[in-house]
Amino acid sequence: MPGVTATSSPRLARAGLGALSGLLAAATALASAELAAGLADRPEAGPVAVVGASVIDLTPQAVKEWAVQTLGPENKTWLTRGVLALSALFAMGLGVLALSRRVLASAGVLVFGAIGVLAALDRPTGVAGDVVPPLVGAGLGGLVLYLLAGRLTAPPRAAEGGVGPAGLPGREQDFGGPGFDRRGFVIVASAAAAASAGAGALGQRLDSSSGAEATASRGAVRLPEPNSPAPPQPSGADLRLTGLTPFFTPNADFYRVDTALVVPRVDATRWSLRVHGEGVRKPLTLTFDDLLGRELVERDITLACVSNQVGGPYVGNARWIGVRLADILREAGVQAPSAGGPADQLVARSVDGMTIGTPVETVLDGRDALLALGMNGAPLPFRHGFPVRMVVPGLFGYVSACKWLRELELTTFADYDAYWVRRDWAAKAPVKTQSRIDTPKPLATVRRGRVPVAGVAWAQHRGIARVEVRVDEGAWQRAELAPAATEDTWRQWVWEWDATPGRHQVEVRATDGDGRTQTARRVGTIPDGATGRHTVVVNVD
Ligand SMILES: Nc1nc2c(c(=O)[nH]1)N[C@H]1C(S)=C(S)[C@@H](COP(=O)(O)O)O[C@H]1N2
Ligand SMILES: [Mo]
Repeated sequence: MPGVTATSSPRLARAGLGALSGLLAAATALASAELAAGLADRPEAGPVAVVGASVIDLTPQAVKEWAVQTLGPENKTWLTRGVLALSALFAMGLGVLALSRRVLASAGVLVFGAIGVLAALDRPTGVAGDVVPPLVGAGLGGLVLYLLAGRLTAPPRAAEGGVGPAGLPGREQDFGGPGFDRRGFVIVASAAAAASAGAGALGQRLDSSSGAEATASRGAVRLPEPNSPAPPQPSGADLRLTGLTPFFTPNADFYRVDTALVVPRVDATRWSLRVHGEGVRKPLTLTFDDLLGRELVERDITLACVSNQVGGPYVGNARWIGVRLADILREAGVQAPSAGGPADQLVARSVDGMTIGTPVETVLDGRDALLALGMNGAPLPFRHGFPVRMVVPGLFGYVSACKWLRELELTTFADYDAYWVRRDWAAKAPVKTQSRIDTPKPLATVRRGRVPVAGVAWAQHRGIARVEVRVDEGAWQRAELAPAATEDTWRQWVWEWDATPGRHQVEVRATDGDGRTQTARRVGTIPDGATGRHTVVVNVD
C-alpha cells in the first residue's frame, strides 16, 4: 500500500510529516529573512542576530554572567543555537497543529514575524527597513506551511496519474485508508527545502561580503609613527617562561567581551565622532583622518573585564596608539568637575548602540586615556573596535573601553545610566588589584624539586608593588617581579618553589602601588568586580 497509511502507526507518521512541514516552513522563513537582510546590506538585521541581540539585552544579569562564565567566549554560539532550537520546536508544534487547523497554524508562523519585528524595533541601532526581513520571512514561511498542510490533508492522487484532479470524493477509498497527496507533498517540500537552502547560502554570502568597504578602509590605514612613543619596556618585562602569559597579548589571543552578535564592520572613510553635551563650548565632529593627523601617543595599557573571575582569562595587555582623550575634551572646551565643569560623566556611544559611562574627572586627571586607533602595531581589529575605541588605564572595560565608538556625550551620573548600569553594575568601577597563577596549571602534576610558579598581577594606574606566594597556607614568600615601564600594565612574576611530593595548594596575592594588598574576601563579579585570591592545587611526584 502506498504512503504512510501502510505504517503500523499512521497517526504518528502523519504527525511526523506535520512536524517536518513546520520545520520546512521555519527554514523558509529564516532563510528568506536572512536573504532579505543580506540584500539590504544589514546582516545585523537578520532574524537570528536580531532576536539574539534582544535576548542578550533582556536576559537577567545573573544568567548572563553564568553564560559568560560557564560557556566562555562561545556563549553567543550557544545563544544562536538556543534561538534556533526554540524556533524549531515551536515550528514543529505548528506543523502538527496544521494537520487539523491549517489556517490557524499557518497564521501562527506570523508569530515568528511579529517577534522578529518587535525585536528589530527594539534594537537601538535599528532602521525602519529592518522590519522587512521578518515580514518577508513570516509571509513565505506561512505560505509554505499552508501549502504543505494542504497536501497532507488532501486525498491521494491516483497512482498512475492522469485519472483526474486530486480530491475526488471516494478516491482515498481506492487506497484503503486516509492517505494524502504524497506526490504533491514531496514536490512542495523539496521545493521549500531547496529554496531555503539556496536563500540561506546566498544570504550568508551577502552577509560575509557585506562590510567590503569597511575591510578595504581598514586595509588602507597606515598608522603614522607616534609623536610620543611608548616608554621603552625594560628588558626582562617578559620573563618568557613556559606556560606564562606573554607580556603583550597578541591581537588574535586578546579576550573579547561585548554584546555584539554580528561584529560591527565600520567603514573608516565614512566614520566620524561627535563630541557634544553639557559644558561643551565647542562641539566637535572628527573624522578618522582628523584623528590620524593629530598628535598621536603610543602607550602600553592592560585592559581588564569586570566579568573576569579570580584567575580568569578576561584581561590582556596591548600597545595602543591613539589620541589623548583629554586633548579632545579640552579642545571642545570641557572642564573637569573639580574645575567647575557641569558634566561629571562622559558617555561613549558605539555604532551598535552600546553606552559606556566614564568619570570626566578620571579622563582629565593626567592619565593616558586614549581614543585608540591601533593595537599592537595594527589598526584595531574589527572585533576590538575598529576604527576607534576608548581605553582608560585603571578602569574596567565596561566603564571605559567603548568599541566602535561614534559619539561622546558630556552629561552627569545623576542624569544618565549607561547600558550596564541599568543592569545593576556599578556606575564607577576602578580595576581591583588582582594576581593570577598561570603556571603550574590547576591539578597539574609536576616533578619534585625546583618548580617555577609564575603569573601576572595587575592594578592599572596604581601599579604592582609586591607579589607573594604561599604553599599550603604557610608563610608568604616574595615572588620576583618582572620590571614594567609604567603603572598601567600588568607585571609578570615568578617564584621558585622547592616542591615536595604530595598534593599542595599554591596561593598568590598582590600589593598595589598604594600599599594595599588584595583582599582574601571572595566576592562575585557583580556589581564592580570579583575579589579573592587565585589558588591552584598541584600534585607533586
Ligand atoms: N560597543 C561595545 N564596546 C564595549 C563592549 C560592548 O559590549 N560593546 N564591552 C566592553 C567590555 S565589558 C569590555 S571588558 C571591553 C572588552 O574589550 P575587548 O573585547 O577588546 O577585549 O570592551 C568594552 N567595550
Ligand atoms: Mo567587561
